[in-house]
Amino acid sequence: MPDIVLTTLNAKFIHAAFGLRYLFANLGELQPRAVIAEFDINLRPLDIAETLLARAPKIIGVGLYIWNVEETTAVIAAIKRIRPEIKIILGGPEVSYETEGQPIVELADHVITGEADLKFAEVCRELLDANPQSAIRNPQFPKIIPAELPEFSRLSLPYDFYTDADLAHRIIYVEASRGCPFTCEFCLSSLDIPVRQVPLDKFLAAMQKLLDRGLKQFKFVDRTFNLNILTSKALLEFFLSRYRPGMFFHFEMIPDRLPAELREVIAKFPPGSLQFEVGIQTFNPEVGALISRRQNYERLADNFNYLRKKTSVHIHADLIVGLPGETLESFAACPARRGVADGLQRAAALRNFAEQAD
Ligand code: B12
Ligand code: SF4
Repeated sequence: MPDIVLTTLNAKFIHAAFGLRYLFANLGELQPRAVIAEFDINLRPLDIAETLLARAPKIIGVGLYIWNVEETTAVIAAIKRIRPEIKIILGGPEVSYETEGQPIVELADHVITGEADLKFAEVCRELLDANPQSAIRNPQFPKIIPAELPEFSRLSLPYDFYTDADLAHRIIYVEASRGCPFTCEFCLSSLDIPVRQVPLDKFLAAMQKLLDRGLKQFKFVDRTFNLNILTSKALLEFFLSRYRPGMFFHFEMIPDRLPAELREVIAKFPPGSLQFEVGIQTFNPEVGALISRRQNYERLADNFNYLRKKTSVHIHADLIVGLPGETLESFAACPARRGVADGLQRAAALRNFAEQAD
């Protein structure tokens, strides 16, 4: 029986829990005493609790996100009713920035805030004796434990912990960097500063291993893949030179940063192989200022047109209605108010844009 169960409720079965795999990969000598048990939010909380209890762990580490907090609260309440001595350690974005007043935090023993890749192992080491037969210890931790930002050079990468079944049936998330240098007020990632890169050699070796295992679809979770142009170019070239039919790569990008060297390599990708999630959020500079989002609208339009006309990238563009200071009218009128070009033409372009970008 494992002493540690790492668990989460994914939004759907198809989404593999990437964060848990990072924690598992960095458990060190505790790894043989741990397992990952994933569920999704469509399962019944009592069934999930029963499955977890059947493993008889000493510690359950739970990944909490906006999509699972309600269901997970019911799971943890059931577990604590039946086996109150099991230590519940929470982590994940939903409890990393705000812990007060959350019922699940009341139920838990500890919350590790932030990137817990190394901190989770550290806390487990304090709780567990080297001898698996021993009872759990009760050290004098605070309930809320902030994790220091881990150095990527100290982290073991988690990609070997995607199983062959994961590779065959689920969305596989990968990341070449963490953090975001921007400060959009509505977004939790704006609190994740500074940006840190996974050492490129180590990362590409891990990607090669996934390719060798037959993976064809890669979903990058980097907040802004085109921040460091040298790295983004190296990544794209790496995948392009290994391209085989059926391959697909998803990246999130900022639209006002697409220099010629990146444009050239993007244009070489075959149709259907590259998807960009382009965060525009607003075309209205006043709203942009209110949400602390800096962007160059001229460059944005130029890059966007380039992607539409000169490449076969599939574009997911994000525009948000309802940001502070935005009304439906200002949303539609704002290109004209900026006086960048003829207002009507801009409004038509905006409509066209909205129709084409899904
Ligand atoms: C993949 C993803 C999804 C997937 C779901 C994945 C899944 N497993 O089910 C999909 C595409 C469905 C999705 C949807 C949404 N998402 Co989303 N998503 C992500 C994304 C891009 C990647 C998550 C990831 O793997 N990160 C990389 C890993 C390494 O980081 P991590 O998961 O945060 O894990 C670290 C820590 O959190 C912590 N940790 C994690 N688990 C545990 C467990 C324990 C025990 C401990 C101690 C610590 C710990 O340590 C880990 C290692 O450092 C993030 C953005 C990002 N880049 O992180 C947004 C993000 C998680 N999503 C977010 C949001 C807002 C949404 C949506 C609401 C968006 C929308 N408006 O529709 C929807 C909600 C879905 C729903 N059904 O309701 C927010 C989270 C807000 C929150 N409080 O949870 C994020 C952070 C984006 C953002 N910047 O705002 N999402
Ligand atoms: S640029 Fe994107 S990820 Fe970064 S803070 Fe703004 S919305 Fe969030």
